[in-house]
Amino acid sequence: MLCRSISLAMGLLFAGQQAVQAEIVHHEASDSGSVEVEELASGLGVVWGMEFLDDGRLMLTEREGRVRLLDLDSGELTEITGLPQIRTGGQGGLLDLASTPEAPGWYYITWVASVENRGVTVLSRARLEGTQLTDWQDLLITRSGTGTTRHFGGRIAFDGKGYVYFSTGDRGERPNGQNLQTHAGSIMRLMLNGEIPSDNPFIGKAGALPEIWSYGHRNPQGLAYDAEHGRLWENEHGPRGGDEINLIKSGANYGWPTLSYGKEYWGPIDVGEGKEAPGMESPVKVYIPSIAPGSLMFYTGNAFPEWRGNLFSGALALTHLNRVDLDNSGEAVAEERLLGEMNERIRDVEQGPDGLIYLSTDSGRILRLQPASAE
Ligand SMILES: [Ca+2]
Repeated sequence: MLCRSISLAMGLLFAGQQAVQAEIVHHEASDSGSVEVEELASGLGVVWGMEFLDDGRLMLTEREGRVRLLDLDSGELTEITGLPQIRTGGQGGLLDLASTPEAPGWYYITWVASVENRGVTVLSRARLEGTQLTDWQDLLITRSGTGTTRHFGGRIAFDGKGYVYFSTGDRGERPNGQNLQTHAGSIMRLMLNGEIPSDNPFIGKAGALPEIWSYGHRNPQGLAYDAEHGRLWENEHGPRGGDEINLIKSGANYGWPTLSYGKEYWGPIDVGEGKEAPGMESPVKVYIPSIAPGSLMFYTGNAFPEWRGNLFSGALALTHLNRVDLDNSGEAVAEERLLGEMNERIRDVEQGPDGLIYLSTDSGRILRLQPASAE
């Protein structure tokens, strides 16, 4: 029930030297009032990650292997140097970017490196000096190489308690999901300096890697922490149907590929042995058909008070902004699909310091959502 009306062009934004009119589009949402969408930049690559600097500029990672700063007032883009040799291609390349007030000045970055000529997901961190990344540290070069260019995972989240989490997909080889001797198909938990926390669930267990926090994941590309309830949320791509939102618990098994709500791409055949099983976690929400989530954000801002405590994800295949309303116990009680009429593959979703919602699209645009002005 979305309808659209393009309204007045308000003001000018400058993208490089070229002046472009900022087109404000009103989107009326079915049960949440309406939002305005403003384009802040265009012509970028696939912006996989975004993070706000203290000075208000937005740092962007492009999967093609580039970091840039976007001045939100002028639209000016500045290239950042100092990246390592990134393995691009397929779903790989430069991935997420995140920071935490617990480690001031550090930017956490996921990317794909070549190890023995195979792509592996890496978590690194670096500082920003001027327009250069410095003090580069690889915190974990995962053991996850396969011959495919699929399912790198790569999202980063912090819990505000001294830990960083990041995801790796099954790397296109299903048995990796249940194999604790590979990081593929898992979510890892590290100290902010990369050390392994002494209370990680698989510490000292034979045949398991100590960085693993949870496993049985297919391709988690969304990770978000709810500090109020102390909940780590994840979403992941199912095979054909069966995308999931999961509540992540220490040491838990999320089932892939033994369990799935999806079907094989090649026919109407269920993937796995079933949908639920004892000893394996069931998703909080399943999407059939798949929306293909590219991100996950837990909203806490003031700009959209009705959306506080909701999960947002960008949908790639079904091209919309997905909003899920959670109740206090963490159950998904409602879902809304916003911005579908834009027909954009929405990749990253971030909450700005202003409480507004920022999106990237695979068409290379950065968009900002704000409440529609009263008329
Ligand atoms: Ca699962």
